[in-house]
Amino acid sequence: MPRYFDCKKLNKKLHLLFQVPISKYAVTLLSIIAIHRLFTSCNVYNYPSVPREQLTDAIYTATVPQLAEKRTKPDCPYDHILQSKEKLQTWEVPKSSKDIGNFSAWGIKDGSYTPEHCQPLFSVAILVTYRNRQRHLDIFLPYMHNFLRKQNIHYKIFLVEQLDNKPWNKGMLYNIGAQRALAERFPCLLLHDVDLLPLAASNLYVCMDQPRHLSASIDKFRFVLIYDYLVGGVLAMRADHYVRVNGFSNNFYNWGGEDDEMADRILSNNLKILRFPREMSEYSMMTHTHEPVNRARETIIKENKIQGHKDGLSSVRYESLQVKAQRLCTWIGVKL
Ligand code: NGS
Repeated sequence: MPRYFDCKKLNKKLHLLFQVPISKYAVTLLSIIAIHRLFTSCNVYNYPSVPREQLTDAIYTATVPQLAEKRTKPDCPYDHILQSKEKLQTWEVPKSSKDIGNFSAWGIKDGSYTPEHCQPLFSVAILVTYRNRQRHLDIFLPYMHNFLRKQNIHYKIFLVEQLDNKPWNKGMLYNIGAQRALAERFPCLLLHDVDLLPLAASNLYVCMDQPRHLSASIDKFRFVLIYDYLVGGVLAMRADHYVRVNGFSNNFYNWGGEDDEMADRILSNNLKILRFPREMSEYSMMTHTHEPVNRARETIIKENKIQGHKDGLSSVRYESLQVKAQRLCTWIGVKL
């Protein structure tokens, strides 16, 4: 006997459906919207980047004049570094200086290293702003030297430490470090937070033809780029571009905003923010509590935009400055 559609049953089910309180529909709808938003925000997981095979053409080749003058060795190779798939996982990164093992400072003097067997095509000044984070520094310096010595580049780490008890001013410290690096004629400045450790061997520490944001994929943010104009963390800029944008603003005290304001400077000078692909841009962030938040940061960003970024590298002033050549870094102590 054929089975007919049971309308009675259907009516009963529809009736039950309409009995569900309206709030439940609202909750379901909002959840669907939230899940959709989450997925669309994940677009920045695959942010626009320069493809690996085009990187060689997009990187900025320049060294300090002293190196360019004495060219006796063959050029250092870089392709194998850019093509490397070697990468540490977050849990493999040292958590204390004890995890570093037997660190040897071979080849390093004043925080600087030059490859011995080939002619480096890049000179990079790595500026690290610092105050009261000994635990991070004890990991950062040996980790970075181990990482960078494999890259065939000429580099020098400048540690710029704020010595006074005034509120923290990262922008000013970068400008002071930049003055020194420019005096030593470095063509490329790499501005680096002390709590970030690169994970991919292919993350070549060099400038590109345009400003380059390196730390686009940080474990703390589940390896997602939190917004497209973020330049905080690790940023590489050609020295002439840093001068062109007038460096960082000196007006930001405490935490936040100075990097977003730098993005304004970059974009308003018709420069772009470039990035390496995501898998080459992974970093691990060492845990810490940050400085008190600067409540005026949004206002300063707006004001500086109106004033045309006049404050910056050209107007940086400080009370006193000392420089000491240490083995793992050139230390610059400043009272603001
Ligand atoms: C933004 C801040 C940036 C900061 C970024 C990531 O909100 O300065 O968060 O911060 N911008 C403003 O406050 C206007 S992080 O969580 O990495 O410390 O760099």
